[in-house]
Amino acid sequence: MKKSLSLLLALCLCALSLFGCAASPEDSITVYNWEDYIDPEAIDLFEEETGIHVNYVRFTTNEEMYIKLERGGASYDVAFPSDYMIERMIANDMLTPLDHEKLPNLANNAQWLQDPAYDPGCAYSAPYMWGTVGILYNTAVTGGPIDSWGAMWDVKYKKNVLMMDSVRDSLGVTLCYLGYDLNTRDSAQLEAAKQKLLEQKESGVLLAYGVDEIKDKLVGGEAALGLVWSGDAMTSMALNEDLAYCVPKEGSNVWADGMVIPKGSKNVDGAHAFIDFMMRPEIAAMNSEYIGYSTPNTGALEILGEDYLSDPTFNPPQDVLDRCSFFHDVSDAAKLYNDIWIEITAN
Ligand code: N2P
Repeated sequence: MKKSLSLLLALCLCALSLFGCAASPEDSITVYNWEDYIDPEAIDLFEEETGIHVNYVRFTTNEEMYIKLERGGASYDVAFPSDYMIERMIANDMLTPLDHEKLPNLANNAQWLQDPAYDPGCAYSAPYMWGTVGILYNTAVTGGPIDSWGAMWDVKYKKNVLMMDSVRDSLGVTLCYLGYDLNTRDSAQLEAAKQKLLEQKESGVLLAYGVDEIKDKLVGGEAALGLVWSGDAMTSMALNEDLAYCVPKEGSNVWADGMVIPKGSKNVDGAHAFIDFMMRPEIAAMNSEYIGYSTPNTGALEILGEDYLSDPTFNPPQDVLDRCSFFHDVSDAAKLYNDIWIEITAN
């Protein structure tokens, strides 16, 4: 008995020295996701079931995420870019093709995201959430519904408007307000949008640029209007009954975020396991409910039920979707967008 115990101990020690005590890359993955964009419980459940440890790192905008990945250095196993950024990452050969054999739950996604224009056949990305961009506003201040981007320039809301510190979102909605395409590469149109955004600052209507804090400020009554993504509107409206959301009549952006495996991933199998886990109906429903964003997962939608399906913020009616368009990678014009953005947000 004693002998076999010591033999077992020796075997264990041997195994430890072979594989090392620290977690090997096969035991962990690094996930790079937006702020406030997952139920932490979903990560715990994944870790418990698979034994794979998740290093969870957050970003605020697509551009921040892109620069981090482009610079290299750190390696990420799963990232969550939006449509136009997926397009750019595919074009720049930054993504690992997905092995659909390892993603049986991909079939749960709605038809309209089975073959998205930004990634035909979902070759590099698995849909995660989708939504619109609009205005979250305090009806106690506005006194009623609003329906135009013009409200965000209205001097009656002086020091009361929050814009998004996100180049495509803020420029995109301003282009819509001016009647231009939100994917324009026309420098005169972009210049007009820049002037419009500068005017919003100079007139004193703009309170600040921000991203994730916009929803908290609206909930706390510290601003009257904010540019937000629909899921943040959902969670905010649940916390403050004076808040409402609109997708203005001049049009806006509809977007979809996907899960991708950046080149340089050290655990491609673990990454596939994580992506597939997030597409299980019950996990997708859990995430969607927690973060307020719309899941494209048909099984999850069944679980969430009529309350969600009938909510126009969560599930926008066709007339709203008809006036929204997807962002596309503006390729050569990306530098112009960024230069304009630096000028607008400087001081
Ligand atoms: C949530 C981030 C939402 C991503 N904070 C919008 N594409």
